[in-house]
Amino acid sequence: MDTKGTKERAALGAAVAIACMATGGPAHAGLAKGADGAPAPMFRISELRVDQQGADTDEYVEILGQAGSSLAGCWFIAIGDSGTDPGGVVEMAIDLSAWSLGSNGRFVAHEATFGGTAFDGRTLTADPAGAHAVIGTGDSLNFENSDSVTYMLVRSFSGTVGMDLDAGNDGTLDAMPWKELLDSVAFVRSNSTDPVYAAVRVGPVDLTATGGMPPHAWFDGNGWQAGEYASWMRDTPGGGPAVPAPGAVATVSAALCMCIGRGRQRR
Ligand SMILES: [Ca+2]
Ligand SMILES: [Ca+2]
Ligand SMILES: [Ca+2]
Ligand SMILES: [Ca+2]
Repeated sequence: MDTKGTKERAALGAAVAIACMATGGPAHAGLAKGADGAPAPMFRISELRVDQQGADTDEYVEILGQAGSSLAGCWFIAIGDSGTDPGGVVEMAIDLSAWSLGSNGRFVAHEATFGGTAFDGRTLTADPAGAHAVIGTGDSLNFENSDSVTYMLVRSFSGTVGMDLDAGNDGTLDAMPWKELLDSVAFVRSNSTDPVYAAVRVGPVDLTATGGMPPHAWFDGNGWQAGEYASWMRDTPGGGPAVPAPGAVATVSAALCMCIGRGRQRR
């Protein structure tokens, strides 16, 4: 049930709240200042479920940082293609400002339908040690399937969904409508010529159902590992392996969520 070529754009006008957490900061994260002048919290993307067998009703993104850190000012964005543009297009932008990381330094943003799918008798639940929040209503998160997509965690995003950040599609962003890049990772499908915008890349994987794009992946402290398509065996939403805490902590603020899902729902 490959979805390649079937790119649906379902505008999800989902206004939601997500919790942002401060965690061990990626090497490229700068030392932004929070509202109080202290160093802003450092966060990283630690897990992503973008595809699954059947309808994609359990999608989520997990953020890692120092326990209890506010995600104020943090945005999670996805950059990919559109029907006519091969790269640099903002596909999704979620304002995580309303949330904070849990006692284990993790926060997971998921859709309301999260937990509804069973594989081998098991459904997903958020780890109680992590903070979690529903984004929008129903099947609100729709990460694009079977393609190469770059995911970024940024501070103070000022762009919009649909904006093209790479007019020449040469793999270098011409516009970066944010104040600070906190973390980035690209999921790559097989035989794709679409540009991605992160040095850290996961995939392609040997999985024809997703065109080689990792359906799930997580950061294990050393690097990213690709997960399963029709199994939750590797999923740890809101929890996971111990990972060194990121840098300093601080606070920013905001609260909005705009999501455009391009992930095809399949059954
Ligand atoms: Ca979904
Ligand atoms: Ca472009
Ligand atoms: Ca996890
Ligand atoms: Ca999807």
